[in-house]
Amino acid sequence: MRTRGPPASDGFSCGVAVRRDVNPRRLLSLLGQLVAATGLPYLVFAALSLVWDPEGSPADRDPEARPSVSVVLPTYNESGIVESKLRSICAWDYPMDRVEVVVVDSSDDETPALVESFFADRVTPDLTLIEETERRGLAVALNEAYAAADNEVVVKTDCDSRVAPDAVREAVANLADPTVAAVTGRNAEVLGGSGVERGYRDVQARIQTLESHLDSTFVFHGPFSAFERDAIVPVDEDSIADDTELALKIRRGGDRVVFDPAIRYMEAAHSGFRKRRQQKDRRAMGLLRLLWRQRDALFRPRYGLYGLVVLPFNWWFTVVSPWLVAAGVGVATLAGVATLGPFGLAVPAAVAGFVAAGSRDALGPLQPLYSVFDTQVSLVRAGLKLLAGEGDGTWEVDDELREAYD
Ligand SMILES: Nc1nc2c(ncn2[C@@H]2O[C@H](COP(=O)(O)OP(=O)(O)OP(=O)(O)O)[C@@H](O)[C@H]2O)c(=O)[nH]1
Ligand SMILES: [Mg+2]
Repeated sequence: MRTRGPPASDGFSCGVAVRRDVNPRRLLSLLGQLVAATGLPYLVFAALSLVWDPEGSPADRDPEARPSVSVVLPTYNESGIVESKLRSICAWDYPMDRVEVVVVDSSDDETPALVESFFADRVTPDLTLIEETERRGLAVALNEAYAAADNEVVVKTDCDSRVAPDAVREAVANLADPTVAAVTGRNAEVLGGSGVERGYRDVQARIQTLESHLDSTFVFHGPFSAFERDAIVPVDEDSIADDTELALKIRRGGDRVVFDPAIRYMEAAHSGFRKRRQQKDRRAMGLLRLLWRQRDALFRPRYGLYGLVVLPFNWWFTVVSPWLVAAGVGVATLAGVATLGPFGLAVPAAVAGFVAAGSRDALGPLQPLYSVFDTQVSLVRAGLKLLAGEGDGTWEVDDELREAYD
């Protein structure tokens, strides 16, 4: 009797079928398409930078503006660095009689006692200390602090960061523009000297300048972000991208939210691959979840070029491109093995070498490329972690990074 369809397979014929399916030419063509799809937005960005290279902030700045300012400082077990942070705030080049410091603390160490004794003999700035009875995450703490802030402008700064003395003056100059309600700044110095972080921050600063001149920028930075108090709205209680979320919500409310490279801050970062994952994976989770939750703003003309260009670009960079990169590495490995046999394993070996050299800041002119790759790695991992249910809004602070502030 004749039967139709493929013959019954044994282990050997199955292996032959798989090898026939893995057609090297098709794999190479797929790889080409993946590389093109991944690289195209970067090329568009590079071309745009070449023909239109805006600089600085797009805001109509008023350098003489001196509104009253509330500095919101969230702290969780920062006893090692909180006093030096407060000293640096008091040394800002801004009239301290126009400033109040709002510390919101969830510590179980002596941080709040140190804050109180720091302010005990000071006339200015004013202190408002909110002591939480239990730790419920940074977003909950910040919502409380923003509600308690009394002044016209609210500056949010992380304890583990240093802000340039003129940063507040630069920030309020931007906020004097009636169309701008939030502004963030530039990581001007990476404490600890991480070249991976430096490379990423430089690429990011170019992107954020372009975005701001188009309309508004997406990412807001924990070490320094400033908001008009009246524009502030609560962030989600489990947020792990609180500054960016607040800026996005303000933009959705109708005001511009911009990046000004004249606002400078310093923050510590690692270069090592494993050490970076702790900080970067969490931040990546925050951005991914935020983009997903706010997806209804995407391609909405009512949000101008923010909805039509800035958010789609950030969706592509944050949500889509990391998986294209991962697929590219996988397909390149398969194509290598299909054409060169075991020698095709040179592809993952080359990737491993790229990571090993990049995480030691040893790639010279290729270092910025590695910095972007490193971010994409975190975004893939973050997507998987979110799917696994991680990201409750609390985390352990990185003690090693805090040593940079001693
Ligand atoms: N009040 C309060 N502050 C918090 C909480 N979690 C973190 N913070 C503070 O929020 C700021 C940012 O926290 P970080 O741990 O530095 O977050 P990050 O900068 O993303 O990560 P690393 O610097 O890598 O640790 C710091 O000033 C912390 O002390 C919290 O649950 N409650
Ligand atoms: Mg930090």
